[in-house]
Formats: sequence, C-alpha cells, structure tokens
Amino acid sequence: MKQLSQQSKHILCVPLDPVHDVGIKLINAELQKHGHRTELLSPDLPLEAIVKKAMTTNYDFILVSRTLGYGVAELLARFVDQMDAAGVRDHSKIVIGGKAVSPELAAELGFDKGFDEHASYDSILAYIEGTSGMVEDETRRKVKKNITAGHWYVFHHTEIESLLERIAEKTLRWSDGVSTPGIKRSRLRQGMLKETDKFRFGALQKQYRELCDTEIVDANSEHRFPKGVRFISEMEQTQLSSLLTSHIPKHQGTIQYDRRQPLVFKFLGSGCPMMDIVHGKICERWGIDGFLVINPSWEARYEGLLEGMLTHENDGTITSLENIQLMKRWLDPATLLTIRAHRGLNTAETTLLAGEGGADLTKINLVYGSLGAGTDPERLTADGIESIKIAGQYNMAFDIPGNDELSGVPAWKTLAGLLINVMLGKKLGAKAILKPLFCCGPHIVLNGQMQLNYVDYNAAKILALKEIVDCPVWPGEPIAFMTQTEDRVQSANATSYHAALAASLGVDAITIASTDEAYSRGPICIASRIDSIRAVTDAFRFMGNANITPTPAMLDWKENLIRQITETLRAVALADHLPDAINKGLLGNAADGAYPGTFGKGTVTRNPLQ
Ligand code: B12
Repeated sequence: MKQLSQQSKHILCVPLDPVHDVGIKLINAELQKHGHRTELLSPDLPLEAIVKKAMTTNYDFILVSRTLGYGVAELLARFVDQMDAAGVRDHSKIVIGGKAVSPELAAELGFDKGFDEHASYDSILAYIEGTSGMVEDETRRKVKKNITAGHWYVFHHTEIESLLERIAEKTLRWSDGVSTPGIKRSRLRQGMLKETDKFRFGALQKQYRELCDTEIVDANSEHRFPKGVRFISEMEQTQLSSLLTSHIPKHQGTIQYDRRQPLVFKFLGSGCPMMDIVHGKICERWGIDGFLVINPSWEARYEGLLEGMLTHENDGTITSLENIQLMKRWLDPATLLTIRAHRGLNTAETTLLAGEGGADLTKINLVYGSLGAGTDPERLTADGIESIKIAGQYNMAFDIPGNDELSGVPAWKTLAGLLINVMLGKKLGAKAILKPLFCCGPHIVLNGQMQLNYVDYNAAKILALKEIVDCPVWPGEPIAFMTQTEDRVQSANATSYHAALAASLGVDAITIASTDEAYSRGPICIASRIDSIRAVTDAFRFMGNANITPTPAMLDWKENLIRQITETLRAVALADHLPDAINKGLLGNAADGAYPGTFGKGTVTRNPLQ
C-alpha cells in the first residue's frame, strides 16, 4: 500500500443494494492501493443507517454503488434528499456508480458525479484525486483516427507491382484528354462553389443544368422532385437541434479492448439525414468510429445531383452538399465519415461534395462500379480517375469495396481489381484502402472454399493482400455478409466471430451490419444497430490480445490467391486499358455473374486537340 499522503482522501464506500457489492469492493481495493483511506459498508442497509454513518465523519467522498435496476430512480432520489436534509453534502461529495446507473441519471438526480458500469478505474481515481480533466481528455474524448497512417504503399510483390504499373499507365494514357458530362459538371460545381458574383454564378449554373437530366433540372429549378423526395423543413431542423442539444450523450463508449483492434464502421442511409444523425449519435454513444453514407440507387443513373437539405422516403440518403454538411455538423468531430462516390454518373462531383462537406473518406472502385453497379466501364473509368484526383486534392483517402464478389466473381479477380485502384491512387495522389469481403459469397459456396470453416479463406484473402502491398485493409462491406440470417442473435454472433477474426489478422477497420440489415424488409432499427456493436465489443473483449489460428489449409489458399491474382493481372495488362479489360470480362464475366454496366454508355468524349 502506498503511504498516506496529503492528497489521500477519506472515503465511505456504500453498496446501496440488497446483495450486489462486488463492484464497490473492487473500487474500495483500488482506492486503498492508491493510498486512500476507505471504509466499506455491507449491502442491504436501510437508507437511514447509511445517512447516519455518513454524518459521523467528514468524508471527502461517499461512493455509492447500485446494481439492481428496479425502482432505482426513486430510491436514489430519496437517498439524495436524505443526505441533503442531514447536511452531509456540506462536507462530502456524493458519487454514484454501478450497473443500474448512467452519468445522465446521476446528474438528473443531483449527485455530484455519476459513473456507469464501463467506468475505468483510472477515471474514477482521477475524479477522486482531482485530475479528472486530464484523464477525461485522454480517455473520454475520442481522437479522430487516420486509417492510412503507418502504411507506405510499398509493393512487396515485384511482378504484381510491374503489372499494375503497366495497367495504370495504359489506363491513364487512355484517359488523358477524355471528358464526360460528369467531369464537366464537377468542374462547373467547383466554380460555382467558389463564385461570389451572382451573374457569373448564374452563368455557371446554366451550363451545369445543360449537362443534367430533366428530372434533376426540374428538381433543382422548380422543386419538382423525384418521388418520395422533399426538403427538410425549418421546424424539423429546429426539432433535431433541440433533441440533440438536450440529449447529447455525455460521453462515448469504446468498442476496442486492445489497441491493435480495428476501427468499427456502420452504414447510414435511411433516406432521411435527420434519422441518420439520430442513429449516428446513438451509435457514437456505443463507441462506433465511423459511418459510410449510402445514397439512393437512382442517384447513380441520373446525370446531375439534387441540391438542398433533402429527405427521401426510401432507401439511401441523398448526398447533396447540404446533407453532407448537416451530418458533419452533428456527428462528433472524431467520427469518420465516408461518402460513397463510385456508383454512377456523378462520381467526380460526389467526391468533390464529400471533400467540400468535410467528409474524411470517399469510396471509389472503378471495377465494381462498372461490373456490379451498372455504370459503363469507359464512363466510370474516366469519372473515377477524376474522382481519385479530387480525393487527393482534399486529402481524402478512398476505400475500395470488393463487392463484385457478391455477384459471383471469384475472390482473386475482385482482389486484382482492388489492387488496380490502389496503383491508380498511388499515381494520382490519393491513398487507397483495400476492402476485401469477409463473406461466404456465391463463388465460395459453389467451390467449397468455406466447407470446413469460415476462417481459412477469409484469412487467406487478408494475408495475400498484406503480402502483396503495404496498404490499409478494411474488410467489409459489411463483414459476415452471406453468413447472417434474419435471426438477430445469429446475425450478431456471425458479425462478432468475423470481427474477432479481423482483429486477429491485424486489419485497420471493419464495417459491421446491423442485425436486421442483411434481411430487413425496411429501415434498420436502432436496437439492431446496437446488437451488432455490442456483439463486436464483446468479441474484442473476449479476444483481447489473443489470436485465432487458421489451419494449414489457409497457407495453400493464400498462395493460390496470390498466383491467381498475378494471372488475372497478366491478362489485364495485355488489354488496351482498364475499360477494355472490364469489357472483355477479365475481372469478372457473364459466367461469374458480372456484366459491364450501361449507364452513361457513349458519353465519353475526347478532346479533339489530343
Ligand atoms: C454476482 C451477481 C450476483 C451475486 C451477488 C454477489 C455479491 N456479493 O455481489 C448473487 C448471486 C448473490 C446475486 C443475486 C441476485 N441478483 Co445478481 N448478478 C450478479 C452478476 C452475475 C454479476 C454482478 C457483478 O458483480 N458484476 C461484476 C462487478 C465488478 O461489476 P459492477 O457491479 O457493474 O461494478 C463495476 C462498475 O459498475 C463500477 N461501479 C460499481 N459500483 C460503483 C460505484 C461507484 C461510485 C463507481 C464510481 C463505480 C462503480 O465499477 C465496477 C468495476 O468496474 C449480474 C449479471 C452480470 N453479468 O452482470 C447479476 C445481476 C446484477 N443480478 C440480478 C438480479 C436480478 C439478482 C437477484 C435480484 C435475482 C433474484 N431474483 O434472486 C438476486 C438478488 C436477490 C436479493 N436478495 O435481492 C440482475 C439485475 C437485473 C436488473 N436489471 O436489475 C443481473 C443483471 C442478472 C440478470 N441479468 O438478471 N447476483
């Protein structure tokens, strides 16, 4: 035990509960270890007996613990009243903690301080010793993480590197001097955002609208919106503001137990940015690190983007500048926000708006956007290259989802596609993040790679990528895709096992589904979001710094994947450029279930001077 010092406090520890006293006993022991003088009462004492004891001495603190939740508010309110009436509070601070308590409840009931069941000993000690501010700053205030930090984008596999160099160079040469309505609009938008002169702005806006589909022009100029879209009213904004300012959680939880465990992301995209924000705030309270905003599928098919603070009564939140700014304004500054850009005819402009709106990341995959998301490969390659450049200008990293695998594309072709994007990012000045799927996808089901377990093949994908290049890895999207059922418990479990595997493989981030996400027939409910966050938090606690060890079969899968990725890239390197390779089916063909998209076909133009 430490010597009692000037700073040593005199503390009464009270289990205000019929039986539960383990928590307060542990705190008592911890306080003694740090040199404080404590007295511990037994459980199940009447309030009057506790108050009487509290009056006997000028304790610095009276620490009260409550575990049972039944009738807790009434009981604690009576306790505070009696302590007040007895004058105990003139000399002692009354602090409450335990399973049944939250800091918010403690504040409401008039305690000097409240801690919940996740309170760390450090934060309790810091409060007692008066260093609270420092510890709260360190432990409670989340710091924004940089997923790409510590990665140098160095290729370890020399043949793959030189194949990617060839593919990227051919593709960039092809893209030199090409333009599309999407690229033009993005540049006009850039001008409009900077323009302060009304007339010059009007001229740019006119040119912008000439490049848009009539549905977008009608919506932006006459407010005749696509079905289910409307402005968010002033009253709704005021109500959101008062809800969030009166109920903002006092602190956030943490999902990771061990420092090396990955950041955890969730999707937002209910259609209504206000609902997204409320869900986002609740998820932040449970420790979520970031969100990916999913836009309406129709946004990809129109030329031009809607403007304004808009809600959409269907799946997908409109990624207008105003909506991005609204989300950014309310989410915690440490929460990472990713805006999906790669799906259609507005890729470049969406990336620009993401950057302007303060998003941290964007999402671009030239291959998946062309094969699984319906955009013409030439159009998406041209727009995607512009997008990657814009991402670089705004210092936004871009994540590359490998969702082509969900259509039936073999993992190695999907991974080859991801690597092409990494090299393009390297050449164009934006940092890429690899997103292999943790899924039991159609090709895997047909070919039995996961017949024996779900561990080996998922591990093989991650380790193959890590052996090829030093680039951040963020499995998703979400992890456990196609292993989840509509049973919420099963879904949470499946997510947590995959999260544990991801942590064990040392990845940088993961995206998790909500337990109703894979099979929901409507909007995601908040309880389901919490289900999977809690499941992952627990999996991380369970794993700590331990690892899941794959079987020796993993090594064979990994070697096979590296060989198959190399073969795929050799074939792609022989094509004229990336769109040519995609059109030839080299990164996924009709037999795999992948078809080059058609939106925007024929819209790529070449500058006649080139
Ligand atoms: C152990 C236990 C018991 C033991 C208690 C032994 C003992 N001497 O404490 C026994 C078996 C006796 C018991 C009995 C009962 N229990 Co019991 N019990 C538990 C159990 C399994 C663990 C609680 C625990 O000790 N956790 C470990 C400690 C370290 O955690 P903690 O208390 O949260 O403390 C930490 C923090 O909260 C914080 N903290 C705690 N206090 C304070 C105070 C301050 C000031 C600060 C700053 C921080 C702080 O710091 C601690 C360290 O991190 C929980 C279930 C669970 N898994 O949590 C149920 C649980 C608490 N029990 C429960 C119930 C209902 C009961 C019974 C009423 C059941 C019954 N009908 O018989 C009985 C009580 C009967 C009675 N006479 O009234 C419920 C409570 C449900 C609710 N919503 O209220 C739980 C949640 C189980 C459940 N899911 O149903 N229980």
